[in-house]
Amino acid sequence: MNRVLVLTDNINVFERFKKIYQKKNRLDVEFCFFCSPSSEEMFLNHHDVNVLDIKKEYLNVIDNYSLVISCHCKKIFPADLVNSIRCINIHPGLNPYNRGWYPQVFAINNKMPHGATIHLMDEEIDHGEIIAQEEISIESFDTSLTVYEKVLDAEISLFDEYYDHIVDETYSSKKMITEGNYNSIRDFATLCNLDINKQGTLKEHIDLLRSLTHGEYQNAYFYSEAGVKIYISVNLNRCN
Ligand code: 0FX
Repeated sequence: MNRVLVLTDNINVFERFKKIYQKKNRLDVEFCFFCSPSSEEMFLNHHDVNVLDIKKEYLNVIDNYSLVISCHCKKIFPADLVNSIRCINIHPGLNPYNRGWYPQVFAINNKMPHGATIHLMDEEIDHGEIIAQEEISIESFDTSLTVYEKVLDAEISLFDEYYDHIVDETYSSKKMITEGNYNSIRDFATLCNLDINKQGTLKEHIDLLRSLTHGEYQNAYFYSEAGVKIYISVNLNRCN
């Protein structure tokens, strides 16, 4: 039996991945789903997801699994783990561009290509040989949320398409063309703190605000003259 450990910290991604696993129904493959301790509460109603602290328990993982799949796992894998068994990451960005946190937020602003990537993991974040990618376009009426939804769909269809190749190790992978760039959660926090005196074109300002507009999340903010913190997001309606 081919035992595959799947580590996720995203419930929506987990549910969609599980459906693909069930649909494939391969009798020679067993997927075991885990989340990080920090996501335990999120998965309380999912009894098929167990908690795993990858930093503490990776030796056990090396001994008991042939493959690890990270699908939106928020923990960095230990070097020993990625160097001992095959680890594959499903990532909501088009490596090597805007590796790291919330890639679509940065792509809307810096205009780098964007999409979804399946890649082999090495010791660096969102780094390693690329197995499959799908580029998606960002339209002038997109927000972080609408781009994110398109990328998740691309991730799911890539996983569906490459499922057997990933499990059987029958893919070819290629090196990243450049090192690209990396954005941290701190870079995101810096973007959210709007500089109300910033000079730029209106297009640049609209891009910044729509890149920080993601459903109910309160991201971008500024302070009023009275010192009150004001959150701001934008509403873009495409005229048909
Ligand atoms: O799981 P995920 O979709 O992805 C994140 C990283 O972006 C990704 O590069 C990494 N591989 C993965 C492990 O973690 O993140 P999320 O579910 O926390 O957020 C989804 C989107 O929601 C995000 O792209 C932007 C938006 N968001 C999220 C938070 C928490 C906001 O706009 N504001 C927020 O405060």
